[in-house]
Amino acid sequence: MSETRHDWTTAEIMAIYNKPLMELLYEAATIHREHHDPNTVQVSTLLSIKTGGCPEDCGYCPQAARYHTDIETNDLMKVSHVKAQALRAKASGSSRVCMGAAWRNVKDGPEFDQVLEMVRTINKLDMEVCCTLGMLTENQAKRLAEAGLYAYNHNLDTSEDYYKDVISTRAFEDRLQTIDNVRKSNVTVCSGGIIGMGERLEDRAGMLVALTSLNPQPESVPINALVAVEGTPMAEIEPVAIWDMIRMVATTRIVLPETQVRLSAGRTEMSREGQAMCFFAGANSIFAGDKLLTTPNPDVNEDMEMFKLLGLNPQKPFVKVAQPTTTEAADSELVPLGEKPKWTRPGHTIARNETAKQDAKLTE
Ligand code: SAM
Ligand code: DTB
Ligand code: SF4
Repeated sequence: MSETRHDWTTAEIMAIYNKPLMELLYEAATIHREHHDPNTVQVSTLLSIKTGGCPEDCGYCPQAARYHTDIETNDLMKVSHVKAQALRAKASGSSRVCMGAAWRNVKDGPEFDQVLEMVRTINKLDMEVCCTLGMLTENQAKRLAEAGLYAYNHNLDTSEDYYKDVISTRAFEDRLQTIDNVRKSNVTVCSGGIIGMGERLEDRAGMLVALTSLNPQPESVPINALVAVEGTPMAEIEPVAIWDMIRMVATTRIVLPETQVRLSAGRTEMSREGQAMCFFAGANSIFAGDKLLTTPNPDVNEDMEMFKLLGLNPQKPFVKVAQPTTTEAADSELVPLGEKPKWTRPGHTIARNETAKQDAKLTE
């Protein structure tokens, strides 16, 4: 069984990334199978609860107010609308709803109270709830945890070095601080980044160094391919090659054996064969639904077909990331995409160090 390491160097990770492809795939797939069921993929649905008008200057982001992009801006969504969207997501096989807000940081007050109500509402639907709302204080993380938040997404985005070229309105260190604040609650951490922003291989590896050095490591790591949006400073960047995405996913799987590696933005540009190689290389979660936050994503029926073709099954909610590798144990967790999961949730939010115990209960 591969060990969890927190001391990877950039050079070591670059050497993995640059291995002959067949070696890289074999190693990643082997590690993947040691820690996860290779036929199970966690499915999340994104919901933009507050779109556009963001004061930040993230160079990739269509929601930054300073760039003139063609997106429809919206105020904070009503709780009833969020509930309706969550029910739709659940019916189409998603186990998690991830709510995104175009905020620099969370501010205490009526809007945050409304988000807490959204979290409670989705939690009652027996779905995992994730939020990505920008920077967060320790107290805000605790309040989200009390409302039943399962995961918080806050990406490092790239290496500390390249970060300054992408965002100037807040620092890499701020990101680490927010992740640390989330860690002080029992909410799980989802943190990854974007490739294809003009970064060097050193930066891809550097981002993985930063993610692996976190202790504990994030439970979920999204790997996004840049969606180059007209009006943003990155509009003219050529799409990243599928081979880079496959190599990045495989490398992430090798250095973060236990985490859920999420094949995130950019899937509309990828063939099924390309995505299949990413799943083989260790990706075991996706965002489903025809929209990410503001940009397109494959239609849910297309994804259902792809899952059927590849023999993949969506993961039930509240199952620990690392899965047993026996077919019997894995089979007991499967639910066909498009069917409602037939289960009842026994407990409440799972505390970080209690997932194993809780898991034993879930699989009884
Ligand atoms: N405003 C919050 C924040 O920045 O943390 C939450 C929403 S923000 C849109 C969440 C993440 O989406 C970003 O950190 C970035 O990694 C990803 N993202 C945004 N625009 C993207 C794009 N054009 N292509 C790929 N990923 C993107
Ligand atoms: C993540 O890493 N990718 C998702 C989610 N976390 C919030 C967002 C992707 C956004 C792509 C651009 C857009 O649709 O606006
Ligand atoms: Fe704002 Fe988040 Fe977009 Fe940055 S990534 S501009 S913080 S919405």
